[in-house]
Amino acid sequence: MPCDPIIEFDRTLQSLVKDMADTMYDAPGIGLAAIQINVHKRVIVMDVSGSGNQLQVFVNPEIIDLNQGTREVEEGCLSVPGFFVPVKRPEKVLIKAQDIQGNHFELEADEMTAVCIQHEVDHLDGKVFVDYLSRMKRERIRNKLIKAQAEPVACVA
Ligand code: K2U
Ligand code: ZN
Repeated sequence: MPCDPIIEFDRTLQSLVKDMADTMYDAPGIGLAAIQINVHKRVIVMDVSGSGNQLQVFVNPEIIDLNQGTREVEEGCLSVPGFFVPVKRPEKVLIKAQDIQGNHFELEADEMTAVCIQHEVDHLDGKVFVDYLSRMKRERIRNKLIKAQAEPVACVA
């Protein structure tokens, strides 16, 4: 479901971002949208550095397609664990967002930053990468996830 914009740039937002960053690094992932920890707010954290020391925070992000062609990348998702599917997205985008203090900024993104930010903003709009698949493929993933949930988890005594 769509998420609400952030109005208050206060301590609550700062602790939300801290929780999201901890969750992302722990997963590990390179991006996380607040809705993935059940907070329906328009906040994204990302770190595509590979060394886990370049956290980026996007509050109330908007994405503008720079029409520089599209690119297909195998995407995974922490909310759909274990599945990787190719998704075609615009290669270069302009991101308009606010930082944790509420200052407006713009960032031109390509490569993994562009893939990840579009994947995360989709989450904020209630969209998940399997929505780009055919109904048949999506049903197959859904059935596998339901089956996996039904199976007893091997308990380590
Ligand atoms: O939103 C999420 O589920 C977090 C994803 C973000 C992501 C998905 C696909 C492509 C880029 C970013 C997680 O980071 S999935 C784990 C992961 C880790 C490294 C590279 C790709 C995906
Ligand atoms: Zn995801």
